[in-house]
Amino acid sequence: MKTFSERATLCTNPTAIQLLTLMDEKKSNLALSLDVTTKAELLKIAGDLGPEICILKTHIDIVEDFDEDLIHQLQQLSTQHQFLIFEDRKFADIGNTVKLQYEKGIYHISDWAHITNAHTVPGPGIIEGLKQAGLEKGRGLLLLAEMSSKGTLAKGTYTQETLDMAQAHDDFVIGFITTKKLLDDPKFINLTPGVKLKAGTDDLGQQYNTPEKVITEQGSDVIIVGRGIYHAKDPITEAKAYRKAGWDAYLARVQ
Ligand code: BMP
Repeated sequence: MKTFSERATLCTNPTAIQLLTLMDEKKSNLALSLDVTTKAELLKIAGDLGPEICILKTHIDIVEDFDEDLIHQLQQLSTQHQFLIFEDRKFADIGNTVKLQYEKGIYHISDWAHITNAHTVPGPGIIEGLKQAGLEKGRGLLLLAEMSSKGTLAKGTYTQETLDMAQAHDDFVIGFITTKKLLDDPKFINLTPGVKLKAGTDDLGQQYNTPEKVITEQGSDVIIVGRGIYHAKDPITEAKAYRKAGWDAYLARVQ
């Protein structure tokens, strides 16, 4: 089993190389999903937990007082603490439209998000549209091959065709949102949401597995954790616990 930094040598996409390298350097495969709705909370928690994480995942359109200074400060934290920014935009339209959504509007996502993601329901044109805007900026795209939620339609041939689309665009597609490793190609990075230290569900269809199950047993690479951390009484201590659980599970797999 190859380590993250060994896998980095197989990639051409600069964001994939950066992520795989920094995970090994920082000894963290924890992505923080920071779904808070004010600029102050977002910056405070990102600053406090930055040292523990490899990725900060945002839903920028839920921030009520969004402004350009928020992006500027997130970029500073990303450099200071060495994490990448992943805007969980889940693009889902035709190529021409997603290209505009990625580059234009209020958020200009392609200017600051190292990573974004897309559903494959429109077909490969969605990847081509995003790639026209993102590749020259060195950005990376994740495809939603599976989802963590109950009753998801992302399964079977949909998932298989998503893997095929990724392989056809492996200069820009750097991996998957998935519950498990699906493809035997070490270039692709697998990120799994729906992770808590205790398995369970929420009341809106989210399903949680533990870091050990996801990383050691199911072969994923990165745990994406949201409420498990930022709803904890002491998010810093909790983030350290998730970081250790995720990293130990990775070591158990590669050793
Ligand atoms: P939480 O750990 O609080 O349940 O948050 C999970 C995060 O991951 C949310 O931001 C959600 O949008 C995202 N997510 C998910 O839960 N399941 C998926 O299949 C894909 C996601 O992006």
